[in-house]
Amino acid sequence: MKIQHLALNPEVRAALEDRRPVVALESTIIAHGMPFPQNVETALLVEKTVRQTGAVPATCAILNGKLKAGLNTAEIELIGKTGTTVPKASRRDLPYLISQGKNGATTVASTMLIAHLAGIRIFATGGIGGVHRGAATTMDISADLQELAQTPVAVVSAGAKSILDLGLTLEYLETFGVPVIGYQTNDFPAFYARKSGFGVDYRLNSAVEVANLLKVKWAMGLRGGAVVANPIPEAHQLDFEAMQRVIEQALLEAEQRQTRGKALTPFLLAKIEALTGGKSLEANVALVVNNAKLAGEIAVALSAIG
Ligand code: PSU
Ligand code: MN
Repeated sequence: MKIQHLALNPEVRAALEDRRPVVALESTIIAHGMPFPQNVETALLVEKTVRQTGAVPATCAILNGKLKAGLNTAEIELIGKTGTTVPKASRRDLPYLISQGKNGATTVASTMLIAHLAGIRIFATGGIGGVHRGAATTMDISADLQELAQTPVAVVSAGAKSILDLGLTLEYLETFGVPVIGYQTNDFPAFYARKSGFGVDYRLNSAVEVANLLKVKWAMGLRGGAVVANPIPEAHQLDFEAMQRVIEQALLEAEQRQTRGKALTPFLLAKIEALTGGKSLEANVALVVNNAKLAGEIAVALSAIG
C-alpha cells in the first residue's frame, strides 16, 4: 500500500519488502543537537554502525514536504549544514510542513511516526524527550512520551538528560503503559551518566530477549512502543555531579532568557555543550553510536523471529 506523503529510499524499501532488519534514526539530533560538521560525521558513523550489525539504516526527515525514511549522504549533509534553521518537527508540525512543501528535522516523536508508517519497528537515538522540570506549572511534556504511548516502535536511547525531571518522566511512561527496559542495567541512565538514581522496570541482558519482549507486546495487540535504555559506555561517562552543575546553569539561563516551548530543548543542549567545552559532544557521539549498535542487533533479532 502506498502511504500518502511518505517516500522511502530504494535501499530501505528493498529491505522492508524482503523483511530484512531496518533501524530508524532521527534528524533533530543532526540539525539541533550537535554542531556542524560533527553532526554530519556522527550521522554517517551511526549509519555505518547500523550496517555493521546487518541492519539497514533509515535516517528520517521531512524534505520538500515529504516524510522521508532513508536519506542519502547529500540529504544528511543538507540537514547538517542548514542546522538550526531547519524547523524542528514534532508530530504537531507535520501537517504544516507537508502542506507547505518545507523541510523539517524530525524529533523522536515524528521519527517514530515515520518509522511506523514505513513498517520500521526499531529506532536509535541519543536521548528521549520527557517531562521538563517545573512541568507542574509549565505543562512542558515532550510529545515523545505520547508517541511512545501510541506508536509501536521501540526506541533505543541512553535514557534522558537530567535537564528533565526523570522521576516524572518515568511516572508518565508508566501511566501510559510504556515498558522501560534496562539493557544490561537495573538503573535508568541519565545520558552522560550510567545511573540517574532511578531504576528501570525490567533488566534484559541480550538483544534477543529485548526482541522477544517486543514481539510479545505487539502480538498481544498492546498499543505503543518501548524504551530500551542503554547506558553510555563506561569509558565515555562524564562526572554526574559536574554535569548536574552544568545542567543547573543551563536551566538558569533558559529561565532568565524566558526560553520556552520547542526552543527549550535545543537551547539547553547547545548551552551544555558550550559549558563543557565540547566534552559533552564527545560523550554524545559515543552514546549514539553505542545505541545504533544495540538497535541494529535488536532489529536483526526481531526480524529472525518474525
Ligand atoms: N534530548 C537530547 N538530545 C536531543 C533531543 C532531546 O538529549 O537531540 C531532541 C530529540 O529530537 C527529542 C527532542 O525528540 O529533542 C525533544 O524535544 P521536546 O522536548 O521539545 O519535545
Ligand atoms: Mn516541550
